[in-house]
Amino acid sequence: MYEQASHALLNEILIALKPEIGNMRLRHFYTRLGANFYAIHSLFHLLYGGRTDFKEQMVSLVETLAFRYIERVPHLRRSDLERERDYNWFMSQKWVGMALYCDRFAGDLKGLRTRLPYLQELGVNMLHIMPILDCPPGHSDGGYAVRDFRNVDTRYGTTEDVEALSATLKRRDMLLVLDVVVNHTSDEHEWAQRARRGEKKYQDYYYVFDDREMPDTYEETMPEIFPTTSPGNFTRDEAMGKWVMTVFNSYQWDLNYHNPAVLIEMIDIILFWANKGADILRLDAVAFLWKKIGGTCQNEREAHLLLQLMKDCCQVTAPGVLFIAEAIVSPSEITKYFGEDAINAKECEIAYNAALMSLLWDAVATKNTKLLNLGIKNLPNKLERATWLNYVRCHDDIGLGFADSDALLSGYDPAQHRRFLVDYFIGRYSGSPARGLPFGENSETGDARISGSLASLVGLESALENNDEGAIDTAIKTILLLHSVILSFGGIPLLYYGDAIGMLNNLEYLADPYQRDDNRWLHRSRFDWSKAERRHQHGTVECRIFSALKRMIALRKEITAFADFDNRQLFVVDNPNLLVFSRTDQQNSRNKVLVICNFNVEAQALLIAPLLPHGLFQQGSMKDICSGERITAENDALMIPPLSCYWLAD
Ligand code: OTU
Repeated sequence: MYEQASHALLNEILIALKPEIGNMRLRHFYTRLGANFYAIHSLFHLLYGGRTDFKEQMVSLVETLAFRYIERVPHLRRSDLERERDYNWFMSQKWVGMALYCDRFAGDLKGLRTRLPYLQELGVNMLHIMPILDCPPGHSDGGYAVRDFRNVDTRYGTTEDVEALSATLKRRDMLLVLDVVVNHTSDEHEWAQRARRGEKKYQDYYYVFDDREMPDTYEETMPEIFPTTSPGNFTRDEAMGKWVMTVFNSYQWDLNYHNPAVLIEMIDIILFWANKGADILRLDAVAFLWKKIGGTCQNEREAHLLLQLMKDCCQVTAPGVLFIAEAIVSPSEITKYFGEDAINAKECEIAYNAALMSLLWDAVATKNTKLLNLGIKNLPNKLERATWLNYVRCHDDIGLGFADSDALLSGYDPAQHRRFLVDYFIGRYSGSPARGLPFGENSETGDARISGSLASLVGLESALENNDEGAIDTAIKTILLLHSVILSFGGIPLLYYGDAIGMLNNLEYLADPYQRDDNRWLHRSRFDWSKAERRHQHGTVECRIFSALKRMIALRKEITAFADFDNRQLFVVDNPNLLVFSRTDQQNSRNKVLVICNFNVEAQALLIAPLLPHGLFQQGSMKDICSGERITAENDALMIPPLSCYWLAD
């Protein structure tokens, strides 16, 4: 968009730029800056226009973009141009992700390079390495309390190791995902240290208050994130003699984006890691970016403006780099993190599908799909050229974030139903085989979330203990069923590192004084390579899970209808135990895949009549892509075996 005021300012800035910027060959930089400057300027003005130093800050932002562009090495610039041309590249069904801790999985970054064959064997080609930046040895929140945003923690390696890994991945056509913890820093970060020593400039990087007056006002409307381990949203820093906002742990200081310098620093850091070869950046806790008295300080409009700015700026310097929004918020809020408009208000290309995740766990516990179907039906439409990150579980607790309105429509009292689910997964509900732990129980609100490994939550741990073949079978089927949904739903499936071999809960964290109060470590165990070896031993649990997943992943990559082009149709069917949807190939609308999942422990019937008008089951039978078998309707109905899934094609 061309607009005089902003273009005049752009010209002024370009003339005033430091000579080393003006002289470089920056053709692509300038065309992108020209295209995005109106948006950048308007957004920056909306947020910071009232400041006397507005113009200086604006110049400093543009300089940051230019300097990082100058540093961007030729092969990354080439990849930017390729991705500009092939702009739907990440919507393809060929991508399958996995999140892992580099130390827990492979010792360190060098070790990780030697373990890539395992990922490739499974078919994983997008690697999210959990945060690896320098953290204090003790209070690190699993890497989310960063002490130095530009250095890799010596426990994992060096920045050069990241670059080497990125190059290795590129050769194997794999993507690298890194975290940028945009919302807060460790209290040992240099900015926090200097704030503590009384430097006003750095106190302004955080929400710092002399007394309890402002904190108390904020607290009236702010919920608590870690009520058991870190109650309240403010911490008294004795050395500074002041209160500082700490929404997460008391040692994680919230950055204050009311200060433009903070935003510019963070954009600089984003571009720094883009330049080290990250293909995708996972922006942590984006819902929390903007705090405002009287609000919940989550999902504020300004948080979205900040993300739009980050995106617009990244598109100027490193347009091939994508963002993942980590916003574990209500379904109606999540989709807003894609942005409200693909051109004018773009935010993150990818977002965690926390809604689907929580709905899947509901279906596991209730063994029906009432809420799952409603939740999917009512999932707000997302932007074009935006895609979900679909996951069964991740390194965090499982929050039951489905919409209350959907729970009501399913015939549940939302609070009571959530209590049932927590009880079910922590094994407090009689007959439940699950072995989870409650996380973040809030006695005031009654809320709780769930920790535990996938295998332990679906009953594999108890089944193995009881040597109960039937229960082992049920657990394995559930693991595969859940993955069959995330592999076919539309979006990038993100596996969690231990799940493909059925890793169980691990209590080692209790021996670590810095971990023992945070039971999310229950499902963050050291990857067991001897257990992984058994994936090749026919008949073992590991082999049964791994080989089936590997097969489904390979098949997914071949099914063009699974690419994410807003091409899913949900079928509302009579049987409340089934999830039924079709996916249609964008290139050829006759090429459809029908996905049918049965979450019940009994076989279930599906009448084919409602499918016929959609060109499905025309011949009375379809082929299951996974097993290769033909599935034939009898008496106009199909029988879907317990806890199983079909991917049906003609
Ligand atoms: C994220 O988590 C990370 O994934 C956690 O591992 C960190 O502890 C946390 O940020 C702080 O850095 O912010 O938008 O319910 O889902 O804390 C969601 C707990 C987050 C997590 C929540 C989440």
